[in-house]
Amino acid sequence: MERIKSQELFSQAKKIIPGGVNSPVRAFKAVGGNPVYIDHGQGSKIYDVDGKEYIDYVCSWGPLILGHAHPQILAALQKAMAKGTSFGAPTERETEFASMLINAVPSMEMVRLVNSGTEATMSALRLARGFTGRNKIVKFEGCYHGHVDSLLVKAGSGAATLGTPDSAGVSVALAQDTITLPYNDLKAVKELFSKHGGQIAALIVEPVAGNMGLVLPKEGFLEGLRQITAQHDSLLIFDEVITGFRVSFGGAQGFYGIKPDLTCLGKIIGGGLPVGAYGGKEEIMKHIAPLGAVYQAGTLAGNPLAVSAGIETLKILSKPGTYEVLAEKGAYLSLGLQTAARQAKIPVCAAQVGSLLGLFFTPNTVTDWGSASTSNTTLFARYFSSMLKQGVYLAPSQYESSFISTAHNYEDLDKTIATAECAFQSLGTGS
Ligand code: KE4
Repeated sequence: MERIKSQELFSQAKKIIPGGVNSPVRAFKAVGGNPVYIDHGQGSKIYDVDGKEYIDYVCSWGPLILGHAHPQILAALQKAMAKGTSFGAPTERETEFASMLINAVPSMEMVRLVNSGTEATMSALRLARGFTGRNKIVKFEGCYHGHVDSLLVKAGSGAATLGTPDSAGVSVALAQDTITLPYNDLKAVKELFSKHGGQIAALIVEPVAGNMGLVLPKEGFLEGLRQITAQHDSLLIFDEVITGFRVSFGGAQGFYGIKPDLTCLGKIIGGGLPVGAYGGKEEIMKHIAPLGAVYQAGTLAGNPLAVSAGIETLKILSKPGTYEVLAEKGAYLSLGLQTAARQAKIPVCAAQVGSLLGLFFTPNTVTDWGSASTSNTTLFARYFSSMLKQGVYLAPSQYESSFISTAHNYEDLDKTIATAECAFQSLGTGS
């Protein structure tokens, strides 16, 4: 039996923490078996409590684009900690961080810091409703924006009908203000807005979808969303919690050249500490309290430690060539995995943008949730387990993405490709 200590720790945790985890996906329910308990991380590696080393492609679900325990991040934190951990009062560093964010993200003229991606999207939605005076929200099936009641909503019976709750505890009434459409379906967006545009406060989208596996926007999709929302005076919200400072220093909006009205950030900007942010045009952001009537607050918002880690992270990422090198590594690994799958005759659909990768176990081309959900999740689970056993740590779900950090070197990538060759071969033989 392997991972003895992890198993022991998990059985203890399950007695006092729901499902034994503080976030559901960590429980390995989608792949079977028990989660790996991590003792520490260093660079591209994590080490479990049984002493086993893994090449890490989860990177804490995206934040650790510089790898684990980056010396400059740790040094910045140590310096910040010596001055105290939190004040609940303004600090100069928050203004420094805010100016770095608005200088990097093309559409942001003002920004507010919060503590998570969920808080960022929740606040952006409230702001959109307060600014427009409208209630309806549009999202896309397969996109995840955090555990916001208005966004835990699935498509109604027919496309573009009123939403129904996608979680217990979400009121039907609230869900009916959210309309869910298929990702990449601009025709459906056009039809919806032509009928209900005047009631729609905002459309929120992951400009590159990372929560149904990795699905890239079709040519013209994002531009179309920009035109349609502007035409109807609805706000376009880019949820860049994953893509912000991931696909480029200016996020997906910088990469694709689209300016949303509001942007939500998280993950990378905290350098591994809890941070979220939302921002946009001043004419919209000035509606946020204490300036305006839309309320949003947070005890630890702008926390000095998280801000210090964020500032240091952005300083390192702003170095010329950083994203080109990350993209080369992403393309190299994606090609290697596709080749390994093809050699083993395992049909897959791959996607890659920068250091963000996805691999669906389906022969179909994946453009939305409907096609993503044709994936063979049993085959994925066997692939996941084989990779894990051989020391490669992937996201424990077919419907997540993989992340490469600046700490991943070509030795890591080659080892991962060789490991995948074995894993794919084992799938083919059924072992
Ligand atoms: P948090 O509240 O988890 O910081 O962010 C929510 C969120 C918002 N928007 C996007 C596009 C996101 O991907 C997320 C969170 N992502 C998940 C994994 N895909 C976090 C992992 C987890 O839930 O444990």
